[in-house]
Amino acid sequence: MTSIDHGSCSAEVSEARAGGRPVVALESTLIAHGLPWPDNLETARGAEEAVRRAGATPATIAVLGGVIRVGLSGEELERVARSGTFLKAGRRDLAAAVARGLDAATTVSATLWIARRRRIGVMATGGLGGVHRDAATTFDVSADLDELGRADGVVVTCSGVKSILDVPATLEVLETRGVAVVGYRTDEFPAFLTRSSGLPLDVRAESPEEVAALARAHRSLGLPGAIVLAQPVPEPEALDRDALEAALAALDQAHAQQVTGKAITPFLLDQIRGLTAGRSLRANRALILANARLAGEVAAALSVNELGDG
Ligand code: PSU
Ligand code: MN
Repeated sequence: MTSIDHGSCSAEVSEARAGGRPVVALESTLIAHGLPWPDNLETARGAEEAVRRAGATPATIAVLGGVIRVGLSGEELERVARSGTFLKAGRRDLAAAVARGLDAATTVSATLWIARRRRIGVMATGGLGGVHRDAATTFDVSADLDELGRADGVVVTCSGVKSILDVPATLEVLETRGVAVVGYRTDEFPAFLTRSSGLPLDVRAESPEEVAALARAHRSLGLPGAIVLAQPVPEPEALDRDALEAALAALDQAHAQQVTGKAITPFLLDQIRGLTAGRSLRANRALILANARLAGEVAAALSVNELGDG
């Protein structure tokens, strides 16, 4: 496996890896572009704490001054949350950020790519990117799906994909790419801020140990693709159908204002926040913390963290 030049792990992450202790990768785009200040910093800190309480070491990933960083200090996490000038870097944007010495937050595709090269086998996020509803004409399909297809044996916790995406089409692409999708205590693919999409899943797990057993089998068979572990947003904070309507109104706004490409996800999240009077923010925060905790529990249940050895 190729190593990353221009990259460094924090002391905490290096020690955990050297000692064979479980590490969980956390993405940073949701901090820099998915949530507003100061809730983003509070959520990012809370996610790291949730991983620690579950018995694993958090490694938030970002590019700082052109250096790929795996594990951030408290001040660095604050810089990601506060700055407002971080780029949104998918996998293909990493080289430009490194070459130019820039600050960039990493999406799921970039975070997964980096985590895998550090042999970190578990990652947490809020919602995956997916197939956009107009993809048949715009070709807007998130690179997250491609990278999930390559991140062999990595467990990725999430709460599904936003309902403004084409969720059935996203599940089809995940199947084509060889990505296993496991419902955590659910028979349906969750719908991000709402609990259910109505789309059934074939595999369900009830405990971190059960997920660890699935991941071990996936790895020992040498199967390609990640294992997406999808859990619904916690019940008390879940939104209902009116959230869906807000999301669709946001989509109309995006069309009207001709927002496209990678700007569309941050735009939509911002619109939905306004349209749901902040309830989407509480739901978003709750699901991120729950997914971080679950990732920590799964990492702890895998006896050895290193990919392929678990
Ligand atoms: N979904 C959210 N919030 C987010 C994202 C997705 O609810 O912040 C971010 C994730 O980092 C994801 C990225 O990897 O958006 C996908 O962007 P795109 O659709 O441009 O690939
Ligand atoms: Mn896109």
